[in-house]
Amino acid sequence: MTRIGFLGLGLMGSAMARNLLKAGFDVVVWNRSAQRCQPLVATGAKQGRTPREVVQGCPVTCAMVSDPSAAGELCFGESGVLEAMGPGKTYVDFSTVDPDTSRRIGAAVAARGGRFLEAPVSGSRKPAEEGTLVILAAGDRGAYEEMGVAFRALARKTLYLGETGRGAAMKLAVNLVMGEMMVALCEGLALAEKAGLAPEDLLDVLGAGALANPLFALKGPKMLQGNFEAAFPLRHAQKDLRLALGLGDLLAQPLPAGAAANECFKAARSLGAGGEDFSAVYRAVKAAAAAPGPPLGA
Ligand code: NA7
Repeated sequence: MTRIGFLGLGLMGSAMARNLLKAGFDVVVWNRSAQRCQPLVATGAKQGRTPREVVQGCPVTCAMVSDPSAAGELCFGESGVLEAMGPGKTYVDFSTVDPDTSRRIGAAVAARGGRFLEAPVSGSRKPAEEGTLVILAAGDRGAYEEMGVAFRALARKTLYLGETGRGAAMKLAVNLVMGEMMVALCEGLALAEKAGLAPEDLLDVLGAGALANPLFALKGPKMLQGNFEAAFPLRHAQKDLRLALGLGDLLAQPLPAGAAANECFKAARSLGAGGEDFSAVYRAVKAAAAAPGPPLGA
């Protein structure tokens, strides 16, 4: 049984570590708030005391934490990954970060003689639970090949995109599109409602034509019911837009629709929706629409 470390047991990490356990891996877990390890330990995982201890005991260690600062702290911090990194060790970071953060981590791991693979995932809580994520890997090619069995326990599709940073860039491009699509749906629903139409009818029409897509089909009805239980927390969606816009800045790529979508997500966070599903951006779009406007036809 291959031993594999897993650092970060949030919404995504817990589900992924559980799938590795189910696939027969000997999993050693660690989470900053230690109590989150309990459900995994109850189903057979071992628990490490620090990231360093996990890396010491495992040839392969995976991480899934919230953002660039968390990924950096995990790697470079006290009792962090780097302290135990060395030849024969592989570090796989599933977190969504910017390409620069990923390259910094990759270079530090390689400087210690270890192998680094960035592997952000497309898909939220349900695909993580069902092992049907899409993995966007980049970095050490040998490490990628050797992760095949583990990746098959986590994902329905895996891509190898080349050198470190390209997986992160792909993930940010994907989530840029997703954030923009979500705001587009919210605006359509808000406009339909303000125009006296049933927003359910708009979903029906969208679903019947060329604009039909699984995102609208899955999220639309829940949004109209006010069900914003987090599958992909809104604060992470806004973080991804911020990182995508940062990448656009660096590359001088104008992203006006992304910038507008980011403002909507920021407004939703300011309404306290950061921990809700990213579809709760609807609340911010509707709050703006709730401002008294001129009567129809004026
Ligand atoms: P969650 O459910 O918000 O979980 C975030 C995890 O990151 C959780 O385990 C946190 O530990 C951990 N975290 C946050 N900051 C740190 C620091 N500084 N050091 C160590 N660990 C930290 O996120 P998801 O699982 O939904 O998403 C994870 C990633 O996938 C993210 O990049 C998304 O954009 C996609 P805690 O339990 O708070 O102690």
